[in-house]
Amino acid sequence: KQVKVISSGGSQGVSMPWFPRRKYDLDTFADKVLEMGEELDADHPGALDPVYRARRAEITRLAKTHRHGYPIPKVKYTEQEIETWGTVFRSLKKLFSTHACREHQLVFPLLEKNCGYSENNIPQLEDVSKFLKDYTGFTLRPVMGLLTSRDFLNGLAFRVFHSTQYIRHHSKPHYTPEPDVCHELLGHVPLFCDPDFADFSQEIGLASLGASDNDIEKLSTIYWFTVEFGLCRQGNDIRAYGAGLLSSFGELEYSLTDKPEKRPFDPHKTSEQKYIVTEYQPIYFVAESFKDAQQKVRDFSNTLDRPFSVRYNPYTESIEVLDTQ
Ligand code: HBI
Ligand code: FE
Repeated sequence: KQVKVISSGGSQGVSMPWFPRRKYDLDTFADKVLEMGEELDADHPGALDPVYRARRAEITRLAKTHRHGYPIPKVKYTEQEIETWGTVFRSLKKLFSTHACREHQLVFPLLEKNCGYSENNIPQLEDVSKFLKDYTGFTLRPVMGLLTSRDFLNGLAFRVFHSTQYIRHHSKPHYTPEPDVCHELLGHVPLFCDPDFADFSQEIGLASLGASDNDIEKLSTIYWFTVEFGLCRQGNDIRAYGAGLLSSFGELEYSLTDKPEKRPFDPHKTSEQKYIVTEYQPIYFVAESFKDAQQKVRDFSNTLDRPFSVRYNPYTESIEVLDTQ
């Protein structure tokens, strides 16, 4: 099969949708937010708290004006915010030794040593991003709230993880209807320190570039059952690596009991699985390893209907489009 690099635009006969080609193209997502960026849903615990809403607007404004290449502004968190973080941190840390996968356990002490992870301090995205960059080339980018699935997954193609910088409402430290710093820093970040997991995540991102809406749906579902709610085999054990689990005391414990069903991770089946976002999952998918999961996602993405393929050039931090016709 002949493979030709198309420099830009697209080749004859292949109409190509727009997607980010360079890392700084992600700047175009900065002021895009689906919901709860500035406005909060009625059922959000902070919806009726004007102080919380003002604070939130202050922090999301930083994300809105952030541009690629600049340091992520530091946030001076309040006593109350640090207390909320501390409550979450203490309860989760107790469970990590028995429930988190080995990759999470391995790096957590390093995050404590190098990035200010502690019950008395909310780590700064800038410090964490630099650490990650050193480890696996992943970086964080602040975001106002939920992005579309397409935009969010596209970021992963560049090893960029869009991270919120605000924290959940203090009235319910163990609940949040949306991502917040506790979820990003305790759930996602430790895994992005693992090279195989980083590659796996990027693979989903690469598959999402210029994908059809239908395929974006499938890739989002794969993302949901892996990066958010994935379990993995570890010797004779099963452990959690999904950030949704690692940042939820209740579900982390529940996920490893025999109440939920556990099925082997297979992108063809996993991508078709329906799920609910408001309750504990009745089904989890178990990966053999991140390398194995990456290969499976790569094979799967070759079956999607995209008339070209892509690869990431780390020297130029850009996407090369390959004509595979
Ligand atoms: N946006 N900021 C942000 N964080 C997420 O975790 C996120 C998102 N948008 C969509 C999304 N997650 C998932 O629903 C998947 O569809 C990718
Ligand atoms: Fe998440």
